[in-house]
Amino acid sequence: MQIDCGIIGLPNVGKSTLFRILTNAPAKIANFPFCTIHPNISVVQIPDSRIYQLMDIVSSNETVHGKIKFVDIAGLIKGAAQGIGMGSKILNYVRSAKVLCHVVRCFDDNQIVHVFNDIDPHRDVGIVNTELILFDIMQCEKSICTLQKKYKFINADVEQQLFVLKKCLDYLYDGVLLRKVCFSKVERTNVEKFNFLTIKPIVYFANIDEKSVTNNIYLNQLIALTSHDAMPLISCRSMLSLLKNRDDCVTTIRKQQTDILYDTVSAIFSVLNLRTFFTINLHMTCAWIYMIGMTALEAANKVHSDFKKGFIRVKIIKFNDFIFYNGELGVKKVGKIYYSGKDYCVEDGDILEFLFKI
Ligand SMILES: Nc1nc2c(ncn2[C@@H]2O[C@H](COP(=O)(O)OP(=O)(O)OP(=O)(O)O)[C@@H](O)[C@H]2O)c(=O)[nH]1
Ligand SMILES: [Mg+2]
Repeated sequence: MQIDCGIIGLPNVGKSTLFRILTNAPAKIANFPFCTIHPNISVVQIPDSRIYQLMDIVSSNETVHGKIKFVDIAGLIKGAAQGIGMGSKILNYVRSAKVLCHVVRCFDDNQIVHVFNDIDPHRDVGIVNTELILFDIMQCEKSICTLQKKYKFINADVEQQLFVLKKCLDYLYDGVLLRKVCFSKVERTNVEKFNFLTIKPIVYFANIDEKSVTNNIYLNQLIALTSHDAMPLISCRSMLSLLKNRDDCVTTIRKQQTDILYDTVSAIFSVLNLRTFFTINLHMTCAWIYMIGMTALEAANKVHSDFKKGFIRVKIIKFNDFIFYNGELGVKKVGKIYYSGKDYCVEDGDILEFLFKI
């Protein structure tokens, strides 16, 4: 499973700088708004040290890590939903992301242009959110119209869709982001069909000044505003200058870079409710990303559809046991191999083997 993550925010706040730090991929960075027009895209491995610990014991020929795709999208401005500043194109990129990383400027620097001349995270976040809301309103109204035109005789299914769309519209008119709205299970299934922007989970990035991490008024504003959202802090500038001086101490820089990627991925896992299970054999050690609540049968299907078709049961070894007892033989000796049926709820770090008939 690959996670698609869109990096959004106002122009010139450090989105491409963050993209470069996270991916090591080239991206143009410059001190003027709309430096990025076409999105920068890069796929990176999800850092998970457990895969190396497993490799130490299993010595597979190959490792397969989870993957995350970062898309650095052009800056959003007021009027984007109406098409200003390539607005609709940008918002379509936002639509294809599963999760959003919203970069917010929290540093003072007279040399770096801000599109509104002063620093105000509250206003900046509000502007971006308003554009996302306006775009959702347009899509919601359009979908209601289409459904009403298409179905002259409205059946129960269409009625449910119309009901949930009207519910969304009421909240959006009130300026509420859809991810803050409580939906029943049925409503959520219906609402997910429309891939709204404001329902996407979000991770805020406070782009801070490295000197004012502890007493940064902008940061406090942002924390108050986004109290329930994950928020890694990053000083893009200091990281970037480190990256430029690669000769300094490559390992230290790499470590800092990996830490930022790690924090980012952890925040994304948290808002998307993701976890990892493993499969191991002599050929391959694989990390599989899944959503909390997944059953053994669903996990089997993820690995190979034949495993689902002929599913008999699943063999489970807990990651910590595998490491502590130095592999499967050790785990077996202490009786810590478990077997379960198709409804077993997979847990983070499970090492799974599917027993199936052909
Ligand atoms: N002082 C300071 N400057 C920064 C920081 N992060 C980025 N910058 C500078 O801000 C300017 C814009 O950075 P970019 O990464 O290009 O910003 P962006 O959001 O991608 O900009 P657009 O693509 O134009 O929307 C560059 O001159 C960066 O060096 C920071 O943490 N501190
Ligand atoms: Mg950029």
